[in-house]
Amino acid sequence: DMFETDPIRDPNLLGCTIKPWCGEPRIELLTRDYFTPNELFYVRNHLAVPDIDVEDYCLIVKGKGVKKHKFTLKDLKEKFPKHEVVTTLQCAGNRREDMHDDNHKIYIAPHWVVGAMSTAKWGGPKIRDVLKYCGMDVDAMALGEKTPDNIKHVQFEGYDIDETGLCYGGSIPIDKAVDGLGDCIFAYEMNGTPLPRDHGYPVRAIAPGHAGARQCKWLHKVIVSDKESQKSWQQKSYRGFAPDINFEDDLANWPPPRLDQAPIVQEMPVQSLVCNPPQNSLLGMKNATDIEVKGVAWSGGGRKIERVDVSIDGGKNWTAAELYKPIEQRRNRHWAWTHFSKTLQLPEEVQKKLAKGQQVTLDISSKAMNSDFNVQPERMEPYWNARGVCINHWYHVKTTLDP
Ligand code: MTE
Ligand code: MO
Repeated sequence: DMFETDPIRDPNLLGCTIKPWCGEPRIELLTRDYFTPNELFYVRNHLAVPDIDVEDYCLIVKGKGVKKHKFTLKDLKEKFPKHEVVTTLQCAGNRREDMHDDNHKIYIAPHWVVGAMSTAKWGGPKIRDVLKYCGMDVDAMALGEKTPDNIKHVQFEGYDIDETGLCYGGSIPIDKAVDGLGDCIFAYEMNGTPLPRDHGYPVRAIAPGHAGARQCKWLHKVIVSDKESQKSWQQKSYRGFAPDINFEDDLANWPPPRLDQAPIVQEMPVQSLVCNPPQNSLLGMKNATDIEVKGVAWSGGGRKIERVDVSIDGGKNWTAAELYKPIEQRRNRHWAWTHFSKTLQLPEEVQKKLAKGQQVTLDISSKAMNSDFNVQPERMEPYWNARGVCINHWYHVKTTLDP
């Protein structure tokens, strides 16, 4: 059993697959802290957690435009300044459960509910500083000058391997890595402590604003290339197919039709989730006249959350919520989520029913708008996709008020 040495997890992390472990925090806990406590941060593993002795750890940087280097953890800490960045990570497959019904099946695990999203402060050297040390002219490249050797991507490979010896991997565009405002780092700290094993101990890639899948944990190799990562997690798993492309088994039937029309996920769309009241809850609401709604909102690509509207009648009426973001982030670097809250007056007929001793069920929802004025779609169906990625239609929470 390759999973025998996996770490013990917090009971508030609900497992949706066990081997490999994928766990999401109870969603009502997401709004409790702005920085998700490490033990509550969602975990998405594709393989067993590698058991790495720091003495043996090394990060290899190689490929086009760089001189090959090996770094120990000590090197990463001592040769480069530590850069800190607060960013939200979201799995590109978050809310897969919501995209799966009798008419729209998704044959890929895990079926997250909604909680594959968390926020932490990460610390480590900037990727651009490490590439510069290895001889790359990152400053010229960041200014848009022609790159040598047709360099286009930075590939990452992890220490985690499958039964056949293949390791996890993914890549990001080189422009993101060399951008002085891109905040990409090799993180060895998470919320001020060494990375927990589940989150990539001792070092992971952080590429703020990009899908979780590209932020390789247990980072072992960095390969500068003219090509994207050829790993299945880059080429197959996290792609956005058109709604009419449906396939069950990607290995047997690969490639599915019109692969060129299924872009590989990098930056993700605007998202918001109602966290409180909890899904399917029963609230004691004797003589209540109002209800407080709380949640989290985030957009990929560093785009700011400009507004979040909330509804308690399933989306007929909307009211703008108060936004909360206790840290400062600048234009197109809004890597971290925004919390929202709003106390809404219960409609008169709801109050009347409660006064008569009757239960009332509310359909609570939220919709966020980002700095591009992009918004969340109302329904899932037009956006259904076979891999179940970038799912961001209005999330509905049912809660019953009990007089
Ligand atoms: N890196 C490695 N080496 N192995 C993995 O399985 N999973 C990826 C990414 N990095 C993964 C990985 C995916 S799909 C996501 S969503 C994020 O890690 C999750 O990061 P977290 O577990 O720290 O929340
Ligand atoms: Mo993911």
